[in-house]
Amino acid sequence: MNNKLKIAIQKSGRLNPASIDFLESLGLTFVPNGSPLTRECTNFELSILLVRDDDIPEFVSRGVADFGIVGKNVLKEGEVDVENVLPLSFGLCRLVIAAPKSSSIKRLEDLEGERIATTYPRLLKQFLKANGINAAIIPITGSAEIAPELNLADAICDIVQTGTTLKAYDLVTIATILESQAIFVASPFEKENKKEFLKLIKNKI
Ligand code: PRT
Ligand code: ZN
Repeated sequence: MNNKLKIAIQKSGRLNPASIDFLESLGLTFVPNGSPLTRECTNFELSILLVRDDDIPEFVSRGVADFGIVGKNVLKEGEVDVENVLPLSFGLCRLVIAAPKSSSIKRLEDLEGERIATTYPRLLKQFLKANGINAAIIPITGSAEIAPELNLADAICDIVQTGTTLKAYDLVTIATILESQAIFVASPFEKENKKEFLKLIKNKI
């Protein structure tokens, strides 16, 4: 197992099925039922590690996994040292700032002095700094959309795909921080068979 390449993908959730489809599209086949945390490849020296998406940047940057498939949003929030090999054109979404339709916050400048709830404090902080806005960042771990209704915050910074969730909470987009998609990333460490696997990807694209 030690010489085998490891690729970390999301265990379950939005990116899991498309990540497996992508690997299968390279011609790789996998043992259907392995341990809950790994899947062995039958035609390449490779194992899949099934993990929380938030852990993938750390796993890859430390070389625990040689490769990973993770949303650009999670990757950028983690600020880790990995090589971006390939954007994968799935998991498309945007990280936005949104405020209640009824609020006086209509433009970016209106966020001055307000409270913004988010699970992306680092990306939000960078964006506010770049735009010269002082706002209080309220870090939370999920369901940012409910924060204004609970008076936890005046605005939110969260992922949007179709916009249905924003609409359900009467929230309107004020600014887009990041356009995101799933990215194939590689660890910064050398390993003999890494090149062979990267060739497989490059030949397929
Ligand atoms: O358990 P684990 O930590 O691995 O999973 P997770 O719950 O953190 O992640 P998951 O499965 O929800 O999303 C994985 C990745 O998919 C994200 O990091 C993004 O890169 C990407 N992605 C694409 C999305 C969405 N679309 C998306 N719509 N991630 C989240 N959402 C959520 C969003 O947070 C909001 O609550 O869906 C809601 C908005 O969707 P719309 O369609 O109503 O706009
Ligand atoms: Zn997650």
